[in-house]
Amino acid sequence: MATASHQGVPAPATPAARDFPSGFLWGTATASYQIEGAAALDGRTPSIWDTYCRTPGKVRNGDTGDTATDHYHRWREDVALMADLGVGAYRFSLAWPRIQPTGSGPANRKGLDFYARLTDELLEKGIQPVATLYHWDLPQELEDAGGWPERATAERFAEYAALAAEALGDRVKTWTTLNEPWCSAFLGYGSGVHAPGRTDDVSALRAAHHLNLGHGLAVQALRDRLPSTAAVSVTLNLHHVRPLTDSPEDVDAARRIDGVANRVFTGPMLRGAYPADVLEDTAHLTDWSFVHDGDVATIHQPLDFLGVNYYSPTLVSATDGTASHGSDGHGASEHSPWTGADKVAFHLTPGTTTAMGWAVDPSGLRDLLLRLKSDFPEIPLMITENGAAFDDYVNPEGEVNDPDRIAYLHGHLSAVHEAIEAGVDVRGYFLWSLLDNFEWGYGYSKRFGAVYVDYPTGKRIPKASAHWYSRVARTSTLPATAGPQH
Ligand code: IFM
Repeated sequence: MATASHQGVPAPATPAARDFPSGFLWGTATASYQIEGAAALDGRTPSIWDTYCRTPGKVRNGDTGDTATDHYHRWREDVALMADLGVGAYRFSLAWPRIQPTGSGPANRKGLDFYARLTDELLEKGIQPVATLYHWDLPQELEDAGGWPERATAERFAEYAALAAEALGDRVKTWTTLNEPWCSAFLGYGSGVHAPGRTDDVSALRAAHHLNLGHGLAVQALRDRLPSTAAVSVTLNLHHVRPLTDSPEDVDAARRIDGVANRVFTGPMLRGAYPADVLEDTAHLTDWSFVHDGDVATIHQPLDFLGVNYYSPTLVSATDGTASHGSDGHGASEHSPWTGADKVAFHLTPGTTTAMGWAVDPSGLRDLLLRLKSDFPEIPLMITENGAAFDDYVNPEGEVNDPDRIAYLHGHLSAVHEAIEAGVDVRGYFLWSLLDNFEWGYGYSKRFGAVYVDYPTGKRIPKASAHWYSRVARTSTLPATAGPQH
């Protein structure tokens, strides 16, 4: 919209509210181990995260998911919170060790019943359930048998997917196989800052392949059991990697990180091949003979959309020395998670940061979406996670004011809107997270929720950002600014 000019000088354009396309899905997201608690109830057995939390020095303050936000008991209240927010969808994950406690064999009815109750309540309140099969809680028994570096884990994963689809496929219409397999493979088996905490480059690459294979096998298992109208997807934490300068060395450093962060997954899943440069960059570590004939065809399954998790961009340069990975935003370790990409330094993108120390840069999300459209023009996209941790507290009036989170969300939703205007097919947005929760190696020290959780009592307090997001979700309109006039 044009604005009045003064004495012939055009005034800057007044920012305007922006509408999202009709049918755009507004949601919130969580994950089983981060919120459920009830770690030993109704037949659930330990996952790799239960074990990791009990390993001294691994998780801040020695925190565990034993109780978490007690969502296992408070699920009805949490669904009511979402209904109050007016969101149209809820992305949650199923705990494999609840559904199949030993990681193989028959389903545990009590575990399935929990998710059946939850999904029934969501549907009753008009909220679409979006289920993720694997958000990192591998049954410990499967890790003891070798974990994701072993092919058998991919096969077990498909059997578990079949059990979940048979039990819940009549009511859950949107499914995701894996959440962020990069973290499972490279933080879990490479740098060891995630469970199971192993630090071995070859195991990390083997894990990446078997996660890819597990995804492909699980998609087949889901498609065999779900109605043809069901949507099946995978969620990747795609890194938007930028070189620090235009020098060929820095550009090559960005290529190498992009390869092992993104293309090692998008290659087989969306193109049907591992990228030649990734195989070359890692050839000194492995000949990839763990990729059997036919595996890549199995991994390359048609998907209904690609889930994209984005928080912050990645800025890199080439170095002469050994890899510097301390500031890559994924936790400090003596072992790099960037398998096959040595001699890369990570830099903080200039600007403000969140409580995680991650740069706030919505342009990274816009550029990532534009790149995805250019690389994979056919596949619709869904933002399955975006959000920020800040040092929230309850004020004397009992409220939690979080203007930084509102500004973060406003900036990133503006970026999504820009991408849509530029022709990118983005179908929805899920705020991470509905609730403050267990932030993995950081324990409960980082609060990502739109809803504050008082851990000693379990009390929930919607933050100012929850009220703000509720208005956006209900109207499907992004206000002109993140300011208080909204
Ligand atoms: O909390 C995590 C989530 O489990 C996976 N994506 C990133 C979030 C914030 O670190």
